[in-house]
Amino acid sequence: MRKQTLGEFIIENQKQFRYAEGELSRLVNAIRLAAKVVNHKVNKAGITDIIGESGDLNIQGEEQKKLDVFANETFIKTLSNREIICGIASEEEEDFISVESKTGQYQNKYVVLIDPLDGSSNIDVNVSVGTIFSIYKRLTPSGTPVKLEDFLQKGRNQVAAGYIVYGTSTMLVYSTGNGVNGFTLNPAIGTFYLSHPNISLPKEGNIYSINEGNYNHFSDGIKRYIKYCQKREGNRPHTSRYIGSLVSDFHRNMIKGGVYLYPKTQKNENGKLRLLYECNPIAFLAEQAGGKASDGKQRILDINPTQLHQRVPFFCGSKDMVETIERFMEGS
Ligand code: AHM
Ligand code: MG
Repeated sequence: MRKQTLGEFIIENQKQFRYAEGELSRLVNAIRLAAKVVNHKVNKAGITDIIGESGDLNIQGEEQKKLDVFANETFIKTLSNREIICGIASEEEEDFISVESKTGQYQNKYVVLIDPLDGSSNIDVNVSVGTIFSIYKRLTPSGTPVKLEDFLQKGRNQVAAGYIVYGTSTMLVYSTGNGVNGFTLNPAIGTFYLSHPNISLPKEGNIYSINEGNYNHFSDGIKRYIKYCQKREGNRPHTSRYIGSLVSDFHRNMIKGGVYLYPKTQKNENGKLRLLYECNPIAFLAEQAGGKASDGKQRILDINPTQLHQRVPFFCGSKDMVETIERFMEGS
């Protein structure tokens, strides 16, 4: 059967669904374009001088890799130059950026939050990395510059979210609130094709993904859950798989069934992952595919953000597995 291209899919869905004015379609199109540019660079990482440190620190004090900087600039420029957004916030930038339209009137209605290159410690060793994006309608009135509150929205307000995984093949996976669809890039002609329509996250899974090197710093509940995963009983022991690249770990678990965990540790009392750039968009996709995402106590998408770079503990994937983790964490 002939596969639909992402371009065709966007046009068809623009007619059917809620983005009638075409702004969201143009936004997804711009993300598609930036994804291809970054993909090209990521693929060449081993043969150019692009791998390695850029010499700068990002706002969280982490070394920025050259490709992080390239992906950050590519997404910001591609989205800002097209009259489609009124603001953008990036994991790599200290503050949000207000985007003025050419008429100077701030008429566009969407803000984007982005992790331009997630899992970047994997670049130098030829392991998959990803881009994560999240789209909201602004809350403040059109015609004025955006404010912090436009970005500090609960995840449940997301209009769309998705990721690009630069893996053995490059995929763009996204949702506009009508299920999750995955598109695979044919690099020979630069076209994404609908390869994974209506992805469904298995209710139960058999994979757990956690950095077990932190074991001694986990709470008792998480330690007990890991032992439970390893116990021989029923469909256990579960398989342990951890790439250290959220997009890739989540993508595998969404297709095969499994759970991703980044709990608090003694060092990081809120875990490592950022609510706005990583957890909310992945949680939106998980729920759209029939899975679940929690901070151990409450639904990720219900958390009221207070800071742009806020971190939260994150448990996400097959619904039954996330619920089991919540039970293990009760009181710990
Ligand atoms: P980054 O945005 O700086 O790349 O950090 C996020 C990444 C996730 O992709 C990954 O799941 C996690 O950090 C791995 O962290 P750790 O090395 O502590 O296990
Ligand atoms: Mg990240």
